[in-house]
Amino acid sequence: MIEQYFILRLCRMQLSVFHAPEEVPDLTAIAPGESPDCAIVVDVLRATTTIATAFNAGAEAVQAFEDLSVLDTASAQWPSDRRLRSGERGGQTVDGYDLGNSPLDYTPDVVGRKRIFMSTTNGTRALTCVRAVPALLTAAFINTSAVVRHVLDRHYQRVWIVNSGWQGAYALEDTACAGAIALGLQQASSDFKAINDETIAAMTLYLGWKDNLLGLLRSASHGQRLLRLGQDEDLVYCAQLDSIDVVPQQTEPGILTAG
Ligand code: 3SL
Repeated sequence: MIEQYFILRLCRMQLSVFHAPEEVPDLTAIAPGESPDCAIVVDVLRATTTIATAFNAGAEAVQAFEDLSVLDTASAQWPSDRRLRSGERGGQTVDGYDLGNSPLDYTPDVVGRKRIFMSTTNGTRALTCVRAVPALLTAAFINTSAVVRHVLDRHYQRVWIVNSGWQGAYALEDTACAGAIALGLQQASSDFKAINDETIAAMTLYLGWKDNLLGLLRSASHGQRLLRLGQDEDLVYCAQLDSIDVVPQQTEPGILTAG
């Protein structure tokens, strides 16, 4: 009986989805037995797609910042031949920075063995709000299955998917990606529970668009914003489901590596 209970406990998966960092509960106010053991930050357009791409191209680490002046101070302490400053605001590269947030710029010759000091409008804010969760991962369409496998292998039981959204509001593409992850976890867990309605809505959204992810990105309001900035190639790249196999994970507060 005890053994059976133990097996069921190992297989239990409780999943919550949050549409934006602003909706995430205050971690310091949650009872220890109810706090998440894993958080997955999603920003399909484009921060978490770019982070996964950077690691696939051999980046040493990504250090995330909300504030550009804090980023500047931290990056100045790192050897100049091993650092890159990546800054995006409103979809555009911050003046004077080495990189913006287009994943297509994160090639092995540019980012290989470099530490990327990164700040974006929403994605790095989402990372900051769950920095204290014991396991913190990032996901996008391009590495969805790799993240699902990683979570299942480690038997996490209370998982939060934190969408970056756009300035506190819902983002269609992040919700669809959350749905893809949720469906992957549900299919492989013997005791899966959707903790909030957002999780069920995300799964339904993904099922409706799974055969046309590029169409979803082009329809989404942030996708439209990027199209106005001439970034359709980025949308095509970001829509490729499971094109890479890396799982970015936090190894020190605010610092992600490929594990
Ligand atoms: O909001 C963010 O963090 C960015 O990913 C936005 S953008 O796609 O780079 O415009």
